[in-house]
Amino acid sequence: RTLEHDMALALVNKEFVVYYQPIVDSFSQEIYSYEALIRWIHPLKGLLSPDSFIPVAEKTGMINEMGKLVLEMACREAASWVIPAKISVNVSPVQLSSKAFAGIVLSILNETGLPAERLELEVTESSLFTESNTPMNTLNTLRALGVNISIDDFGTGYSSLSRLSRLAFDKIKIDKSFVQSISTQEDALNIIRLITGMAKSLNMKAVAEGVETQEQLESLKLLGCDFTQGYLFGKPQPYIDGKIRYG
Ligand code: G
Ligand code: G
Ligand code: NA
Ligand code: MN
Repeated sequence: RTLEHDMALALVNKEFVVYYQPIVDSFSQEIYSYEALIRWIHPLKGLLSPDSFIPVAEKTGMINEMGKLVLEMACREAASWVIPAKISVNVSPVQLSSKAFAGIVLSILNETGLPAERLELEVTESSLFTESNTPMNTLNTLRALGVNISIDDFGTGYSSLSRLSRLAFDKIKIDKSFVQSISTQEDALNIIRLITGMAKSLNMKAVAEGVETQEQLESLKLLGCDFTQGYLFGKPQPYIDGKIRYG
């Protein structure tokens, strides 16, 4: 048995589930969105985190089917929520390089009835680090229809600033490594200040990830970081009994 073999079965047997983590307004602390984070309930190994299987899914191309499944599950659940929070779904560079992706997103919005304005896609810097125009064209198309686009784990990759501004993302998610060094490394604080300032100049919102303490939250508010995500507000949790449990 290989992970690859198990994964093909898992797609058929529906062993994947989605956990949700709140993203809150840093100032009002109202819930703005939930990030959908895939988990694999493996029949022998138990709960597997995406870091242990996404790379294999990307290498084999199975990420396309898996990503579609996550989008479907997340949009269907979000469409049933009483509160109109957004749903933020991670998209692999492999998915974004497919010309079929925009159409897939649109048909899922249609099927589930989720308004485009409530969907947010999280893409990584590496998605745009390519010669192909497909990722940019796809994001522009979806954005024109009302879907929000966030750039994930910002500060860890190689974004070209010209591509960033041409695409005009809606949000920049500051990688948790900076947030977690905020009180111990002056550099981290300065980098966050730089990123939030850049976001503001480019008319984007800044989101801090991995916020675990009140002290970090206070620093981020002083730096003008619009949204916050992290264990301070809730861990990723499954959707159970018609209610999202978090905290
Ligand atoms: O909670 P956490 O272990 O979920 O996530 C680990 C990593 O896996 C993060 O980088 C996250 O962006 C990524 N990830 C989580 N869910 C998905 C998904 O549905 N698709 C993709 N491509 N990546 C995901
Ligand atoms: O790469 P991406 O940012 O999409 O994935 C977020 C990852 O960070 C997930 O694995 C998620 O479970 C994890 N995470 C979310 N909030 C926190 C936090 O407050 N602290 C830590 N250490 N990890 C977090
Ligand atoms: Na993400
Ligand atoms: Mn991230």
